Amino acid sequence: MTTPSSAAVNFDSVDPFALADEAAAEIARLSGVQRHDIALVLGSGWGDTADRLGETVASIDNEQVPGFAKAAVAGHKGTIRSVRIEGTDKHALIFGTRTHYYEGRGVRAVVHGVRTAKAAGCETIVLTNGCGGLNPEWAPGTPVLISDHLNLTANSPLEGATFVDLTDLYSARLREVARSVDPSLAEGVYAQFRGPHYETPAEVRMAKTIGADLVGMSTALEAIAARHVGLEILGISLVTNAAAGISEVPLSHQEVIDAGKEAAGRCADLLSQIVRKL
Ligand code: 8IG
Repeated sequence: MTTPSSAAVNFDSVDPFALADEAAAEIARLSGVQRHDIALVLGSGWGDTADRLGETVASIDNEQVPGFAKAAVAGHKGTIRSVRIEGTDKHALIFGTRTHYYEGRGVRAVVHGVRTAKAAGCETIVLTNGCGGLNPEWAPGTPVLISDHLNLTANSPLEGATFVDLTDLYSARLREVARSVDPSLAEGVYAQFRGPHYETPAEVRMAKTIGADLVGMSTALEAIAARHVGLEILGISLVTNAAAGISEVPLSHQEVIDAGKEAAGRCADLLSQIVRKL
């Protein structure tokens, strides 16, 4: 018997790794693709990447796969797609949305996609997001490679005495590959806040003081879970807005969506070129 999909799953009462195995088996069954190579999680502004990457072999509604829920954020696609990467014989597993920590479904739900990617055979994961930028030179629409992170959630996806080394969490090798596509790509440290509110200007100053260049509400917990299962990680942020207090204008989710739409074509081109080289 398989675990029921969608909201029916209570992550507290299951083994999250067994659930990831079930999800991967269901993805293989529904897509006909037995093994995937590279996983992508598409955050705000990155949603068009799947269309540019190659032929879509299957598009599966999140609700059909154990442990996945429909998209909670406007502008995200609640599908899992299997795409044959153009010019290669590799298959990408593309998550069109993610579960955010602020949704309150727990950290196991937040990292379920990462664990499913591993169970589906992936060795590499590309984590993307839309975020606020602390460097005033990064106009909305600027993509930035993540070099390291600050996990400000006071939580971890790992349970018990699971001591995982996070040196070079965001692979220097994969950042080099990305820069071979676009040498002008900047890089920075990403701070994950809990959200769902944006930061106060004082919190943004704090983030800057402790070493952040980017502020967002995702990615860090996923990266920790990805390292734990041995995935090589590429992180890329799209700066969709200046962080609070960096520019005079207040933040709005509409601004984020508009900047994402504006940059979508360029981001999709950039990322699909990078993924072909991974
Ligand atoms: I898109 O300015 C996006 N996500 N925490 N702060 C935080 N998350 C974000 C922001 C931002 N912009």
